[in-house]
Amino acid sequence: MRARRLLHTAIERRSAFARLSEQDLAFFQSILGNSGVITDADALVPFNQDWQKKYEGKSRVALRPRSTEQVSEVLRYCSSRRLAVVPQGGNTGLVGGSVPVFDEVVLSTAAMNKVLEFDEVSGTLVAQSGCVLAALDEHVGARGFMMPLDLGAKGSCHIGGNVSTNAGGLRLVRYGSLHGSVLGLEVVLPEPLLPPPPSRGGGGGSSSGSSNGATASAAATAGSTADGRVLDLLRTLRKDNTGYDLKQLFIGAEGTLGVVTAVAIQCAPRPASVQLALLACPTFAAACTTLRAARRMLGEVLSAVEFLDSACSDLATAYLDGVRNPLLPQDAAAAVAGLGEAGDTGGGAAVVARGRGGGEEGLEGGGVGDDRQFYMVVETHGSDADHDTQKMERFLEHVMAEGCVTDGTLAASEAQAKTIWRLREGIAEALARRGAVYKYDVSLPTAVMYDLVEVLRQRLGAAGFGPEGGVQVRREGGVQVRREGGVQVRREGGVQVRREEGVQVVGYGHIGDGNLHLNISAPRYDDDLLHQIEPYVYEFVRQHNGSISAEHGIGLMKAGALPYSKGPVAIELMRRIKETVDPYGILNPYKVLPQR
Ligand code: FAD
Ligand code: 2HG
Ligand code: ZN
Repeated sequence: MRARRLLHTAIERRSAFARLSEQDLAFFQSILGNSGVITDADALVPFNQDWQKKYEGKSRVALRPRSTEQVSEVLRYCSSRRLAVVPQGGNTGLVGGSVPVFDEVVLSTAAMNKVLEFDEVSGTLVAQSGCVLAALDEHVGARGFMMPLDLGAKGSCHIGGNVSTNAGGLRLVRYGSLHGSVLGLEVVLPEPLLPPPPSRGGGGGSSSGSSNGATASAAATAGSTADGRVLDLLRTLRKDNTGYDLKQLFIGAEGTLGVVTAVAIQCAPRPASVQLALLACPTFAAACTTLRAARRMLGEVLSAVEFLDSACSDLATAYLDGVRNPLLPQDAAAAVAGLGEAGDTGGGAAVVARGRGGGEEGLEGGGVGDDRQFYMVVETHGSDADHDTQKMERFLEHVMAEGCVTDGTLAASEAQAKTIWRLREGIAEALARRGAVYKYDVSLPTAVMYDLVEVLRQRLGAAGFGPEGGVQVRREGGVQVRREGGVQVRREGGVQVRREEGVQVVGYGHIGDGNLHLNISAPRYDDDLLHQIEPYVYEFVRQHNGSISAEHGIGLMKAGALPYSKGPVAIELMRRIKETVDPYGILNPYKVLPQR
């Protein structure tokens, strides 16, 4: 069996892997019960298909264990049978890592969703890996804390998935990466490293127990009889220099080394004061100047610095219900709302400042004015509203006087802040609605980050893959027509008609972390288009000493491209670690490491 990746290469199913049998299903049912074993074809669809609907496997079973012990039993069995396994959390991953390539068993953490401990003094949280990020944030929020990461997929992604991808998100600039905030992990390995303890069951017989004195592992909490494949690193200590920091191996391992069953994480105090500004910049260089000023002038309270180009703003407002850009002139916003589904004209932040060039020119026929090519979201988290407001105001005055910000709005309420965040966080969803998307998530020196978008636009245009550009609204014989890059949207007799036309190259992301999200939106997946994009994008990244994955990971999508960012010795060490921990290669095969 061959799976044709939506990339250049075809992958062969590894013949060493067994095929699922009725006896296998019977065994899974014996340990997980009927509700923990999903075999119905319709019910399997969401486990086999990724969030983008770009990668699709053909697994015949999805398992939903509830405890570390059950995960351990499943892996013990799968290893003995040589059944390949793909760990799956919220299935929001963007690199094809979370779904089977062929018929791998899906091991979902969805039923492992218990909070195990929260320490209100230190802010340390211990939770099973299937807890949804937003639910954890709510849990700790009720106790005066916040999760140290936040991302658009928070309503679906799991903390175990976040750890396994080393998710970055919107506030890494302030709260750092999971390599810093994760304090401990519990991981079930595919093979035992030690024989099972002699006495099993009851009264703390777990090998992982609480010998570390820091916290009760999920296995121990569940009264587990887990064997020597449970790696208990579930500590909540801030400081622990006891040799190799093994948990780091699993942060970002994308399910190739073990199944994360529990996570201990340092939460941050929930800020008493939050300021949020949406700013318009005329050029990317101006956005970089604004970033430097934000770092200098907002210093210790700065909590997010994001950017989006005007094409992203147009996509989000056009494709998502109720999403609007409060900086767009009112008449244009109304025109957009009248055409598309963006009906909500309330809730936007008040424009508090307008710099030079920030006039009220409409979109009629011309697209967004040149002074608003880029938008930035700048946020502060602090403890003193007066102090933070003053800082933000001084910062805004400065960047507007300098001309690097031409227009700005400061959210005056939580609802207004939500409007701004929805614009930024909705881009991935808007792109998904438009059609096929080629996503590249790269780290680059900030100053050259947007060059990649521009050179790719030119390259694709020259190869006949266009058009690109901003939104235009015009009238044709009394019918209002909005052309938005590759899509024409018109209202005819009260019905919205869309026509896909071409390819659009857009850029946005975490500018404060040097992380660009380059997205190429197209009416459909097309190999000729892909050949124009790859390896060109990866070569550009390598030339600038960047990374081909800033935060989404490698998954299936970029396994073959890993050498663009990792040298041969590093890749060989990764292989040897993989072979030591998972000698039969059953965990998430075909992902992360290039095929030999
Ligand atoms: P899944 O998608 O289920 O899995 C991701 C990978 O982790 C897979 O390789 C899987 O095998 C492995 N895995 C999952 N759970 C476990 C486990 N318990 N043990 C071992 N391996 C496991 N990412 C960012 O970094 N920053 C963002 O800002 C961001 N924003 C996003 C916005 C949207 C709208 C969407 C759809 C995605 C976004 N992502 C972002 C990508 C994605 O949400 C993250 O990668 C997230 O961390 C994945 O979590 P998940 O639970 O959905 O994992
Ligand atoms: C974000 O920051 C996500 O919104 C998704 O990481 C990025 O769509 C993308 O490329
Ligand atoms: Zn991102």
